[in-house]
Amino acid sequence: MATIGNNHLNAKLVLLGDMGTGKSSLVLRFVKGQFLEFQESTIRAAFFSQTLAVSDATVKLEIWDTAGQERYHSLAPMYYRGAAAAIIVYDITSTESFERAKKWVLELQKQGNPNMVTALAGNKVDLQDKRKVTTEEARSYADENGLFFMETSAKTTVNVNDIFVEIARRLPRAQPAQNPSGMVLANRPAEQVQTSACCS
Ligand SMILES: Nc1nc2c(ncn2[C@@H]2O[C@H](COP(=O)(O)OP(=O)(O)OP(=O)(O)O)[C@@H](O)[C@H]2O)c(=O)[nH]1
Ligand SMILES: [Mg+2]
Repeated sequence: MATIGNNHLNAKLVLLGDMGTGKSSLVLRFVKGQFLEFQESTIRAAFFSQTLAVSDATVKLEIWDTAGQERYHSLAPMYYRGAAAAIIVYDITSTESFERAKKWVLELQKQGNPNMVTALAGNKVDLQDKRKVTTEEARSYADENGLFFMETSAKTTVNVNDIFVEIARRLPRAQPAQNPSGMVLANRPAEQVQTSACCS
């Protein structure tokens, strides 16, 4: 859900994807500038927030980093319902994770917010010698499905800020006269730029 007031936008963003693709690592890199070689698998989900300035506004991203393990799949709707944006992550060295990403795209198309800004992230682009999913294959799939696509590396930082900034840039700006569905308009003062993170 996105709320806006005085050029300040709050937006819920959810990360989805197979286990081990690097969802937590991307968020940790973006929010804290850190990378762990042995990042622990997420249990249920973790919450982070990060505020960034885009051309005409500050955008506070309320980020839900979901668990990729299959046993947590049934929890996912709690996190993607009402989300203004999603990043679906696969690992460029795993065709299975790319197939899993396509299933997440289908699930969001069926049950998510139709105005959702959705990105496809091919993570671990630093592992070129182990690549199994080509850039061309992923890009054409993304184009066919209305997603924007970037290859990222939480390890080397490639495109990590860029993908979050691009999401913030593409979020629809609610117009008071239109009040489109999936958005709530709120008259809130601009908040200070801040970073916070916590885990649940
Ligand atoms: N080489 C490389 N390794 C990465 C990258 N991103 C994450 N990793 C590693 O991949 C492993 C899994 O990363 P996580 O961030 O825990 O993956 P996840 O998608 O959050 O996994 P779940 O929480 O189980 O769903 C960790 O050991 C990370 O260090 C990357 O860009 N390059
Ligand atoms: Mg995780």
